[in-house]
Amino acid sequence: MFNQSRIKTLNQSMVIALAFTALGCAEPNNTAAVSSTAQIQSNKVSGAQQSPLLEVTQAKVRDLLPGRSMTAAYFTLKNNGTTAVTLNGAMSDAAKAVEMHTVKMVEDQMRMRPLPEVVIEAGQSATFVSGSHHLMLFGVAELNESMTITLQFSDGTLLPAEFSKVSL
Ligand SMILES: [Cu+2]
Repeated sequence: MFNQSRIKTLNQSMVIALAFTALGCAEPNNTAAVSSTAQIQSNKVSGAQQSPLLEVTQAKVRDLLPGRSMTAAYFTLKNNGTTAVTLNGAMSDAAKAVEMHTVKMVEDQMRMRPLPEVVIEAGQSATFVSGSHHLMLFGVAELNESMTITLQFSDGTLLPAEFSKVSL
């Protein structure tokens, strides 16, 4: 939610350095956004389904480099359902903010760009890997052997997944 609204305010030619600046400005709002979505999450998960229609595999989070609080996470998401789903965000209690990014070649340089959403057709998979789509985690204090990242979909579905720490 707040991801998308922030993305709209960013210029198309934004480079990643600007993304960090924007994030710093937005931090007080992040806390509110996280706690309200967390509440939706508990309702959803306890009430209805842990949607087996959506399957997360290869879920990995890069270990923090010394002195850094930012890292990246990767996964494969399979849509076993009969209709398309739209992944439009992610969040984690262990990070101040999680953004979906992709990497594009701009004038012979690899640049990270915000990725507002990914549509996964029925029976298809979306792959988040190094050098392409990825999750960017900001404000991570420390990483245990694994962390929970909750994937958010446009229909309100929340899908918590366990990401294992790897050193890449
Ligand atoms: Cu990134």
